[in-house]
Amino acid sequence: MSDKAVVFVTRKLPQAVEARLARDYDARFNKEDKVYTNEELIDLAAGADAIIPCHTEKLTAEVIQRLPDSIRAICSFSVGYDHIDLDAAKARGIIVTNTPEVLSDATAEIAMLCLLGAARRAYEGEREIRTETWADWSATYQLGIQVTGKRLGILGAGRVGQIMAKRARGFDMEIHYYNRNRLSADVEAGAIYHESVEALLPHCDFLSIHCPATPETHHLINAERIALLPDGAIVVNTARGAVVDDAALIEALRSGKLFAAGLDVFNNEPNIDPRYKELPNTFLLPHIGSATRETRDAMGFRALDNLDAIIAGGEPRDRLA
Ligand code: 8YV
Repeated sequence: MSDKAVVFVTRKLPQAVEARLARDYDARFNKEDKVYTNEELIDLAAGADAIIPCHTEKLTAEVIQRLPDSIRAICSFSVGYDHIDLDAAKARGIIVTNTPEVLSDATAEIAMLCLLGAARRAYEGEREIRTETWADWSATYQLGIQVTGKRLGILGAGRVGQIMAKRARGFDMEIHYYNRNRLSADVEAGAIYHESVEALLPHCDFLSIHCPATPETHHLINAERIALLPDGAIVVNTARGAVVDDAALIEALRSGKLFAAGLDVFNNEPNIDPRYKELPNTFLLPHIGSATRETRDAMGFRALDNLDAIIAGGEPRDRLA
């Protein structure tokens, strides 16, 4: 029997990450990259010291309570941890970690892609070319909204929000933001702070959502708050679908209250509200914010650094519980 710690890896991870896991641990891989049911998760965790899950595994209080006693750690391959019930883990003495920082650049890139794609009607243009319906040039054909010089509201000025602000300055955008805590003047770099979400919204030609999904942010962007945005605003979401009330956003996109939306995250992924797909003024991506080769390797290595520390009896860098 190997004296290496047993690690249950719930999804297929990048090759370099799995190689390190295979070298240092007795790793249980998921070769087919199947999304396991809760029952399967609990069964496959039998005898393991740790689990490396992704956001696709919903480690609710009920699942955590039923995990085998051998589990000492849950080292998530994600920065977001809304899929893990931290209180339930704490109650069982299970250490939980995430992978902050390493995916901020990649996610801000996708946020900018969503912003540009929504503003310049990228979906409609792509569709015309692929369906061979692009007829001719015209001076009034497929007019979008210019990004340069517009006001960008950042909802949640954490790591990703701050990088998004930096990138947007490259487009001469005026940055407004709401965050639970005001940033220091050097980090703010001239961005205009608003003391509440409601105070921020009227200043947003573009609103980019970067706050985590928590009970407080659930459906934060609802009909009442969308009404506070200027007419013709554009909404971008690369954080979590749960921050948005789909019915309200779809209604605002249909009515013309909003010009467009660029979305990389949704409620109930991958079975998203089908109405998004029917709207021409949506630019939709399948939760690929962190999907670059560099970032996915870095996320895996960060999760393993945390795991190594825990297994060695030390304190992991990114402890959540
Ligand atoms: C990941 C993310 O792809 O890390 C996160 O919180 O949303 C994504 O970028 C996914 O969660 C990996 O588990």
